[in-house]
Amino acid sequence: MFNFETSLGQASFANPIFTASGCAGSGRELSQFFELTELGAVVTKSIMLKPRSGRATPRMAETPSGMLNSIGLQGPGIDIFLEKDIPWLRDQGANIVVSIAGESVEDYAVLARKLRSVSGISALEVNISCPNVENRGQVFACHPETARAAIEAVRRNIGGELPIIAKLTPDVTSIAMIAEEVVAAGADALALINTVLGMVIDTNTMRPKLAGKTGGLSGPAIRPVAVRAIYQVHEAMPQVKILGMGGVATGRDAFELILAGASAVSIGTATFGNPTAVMKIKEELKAGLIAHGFDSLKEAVGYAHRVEGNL
Ligand code: RRO
Repeated sequence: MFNFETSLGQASFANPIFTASGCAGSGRELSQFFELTELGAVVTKSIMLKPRSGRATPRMAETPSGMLNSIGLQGPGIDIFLEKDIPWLRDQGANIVVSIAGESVEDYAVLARKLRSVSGISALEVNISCPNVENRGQVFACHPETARAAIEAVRRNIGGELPIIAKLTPDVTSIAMIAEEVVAAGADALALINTVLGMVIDTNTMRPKLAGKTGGLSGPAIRPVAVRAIYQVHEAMPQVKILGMGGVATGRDAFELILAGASAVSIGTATFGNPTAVMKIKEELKAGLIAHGFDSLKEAVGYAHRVEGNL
């Protein structure tokens, strides 16, 4: 029997295929197509303290093999989320990873306190890398000090055993250095990568296509960036588990991220074109791992790092 189980920090999951934060809300639409229990976990859209309408439209633009978004953290705020989304997800029997985002270190502390006694959550994804904020100084994961402060605030306030997965951006000189900071600050695992800051100019109107001007690039165009970031971080800290994401559209793509060092893989942009993409990718990944002679997912994690004669 093939063993598809995986873990991130202290949390265990039956399989490694997760949704990517922001690409499936809290999973209601996807639940029309398959049981959410089929997923390793549902990763919810990053939630903030207060309701937020997000950035002005247009907020999406198509790019070659990719997509640019500038949603700007639209959401109902943590209180409504805890009242409506978490009970619904619990009723579905889904494994839940809650993604949180703050405008300040104090926001992260308050969000963690609000979540500490909520039952049925497997892990927290702490998004410190949203590219769509007015002030680039608010991209906590771009600076070691702010990255560390945000994760420390969550660690201090979350209490108990809930694993913290810190979500990082590849838009830095050394993602391995930021990863080391957040792990030292108390992150149990890492989510790599958030979208890459990009921009599209409409050559007819001769103006930026997005109202917010810049946006986060996702889709197959960024997969080599994700593979590079995961590889570098796994090389620096092989003991720290990675939830990989970035342009995965097939089982082969998921396998590539696993070989680089990911223990689980989130699917985002592919879901917009095909709501059942996650299920297809899960089956393709399993078949691919078996075809390569693996008895378990765990044996394949980071395989690309192993040198000949040292397998
Ligand atoms: O809401 C967004 O605009 C957004 C977020 Br929070 C994020 O983390 N990454 C992204 O591409 N968009």
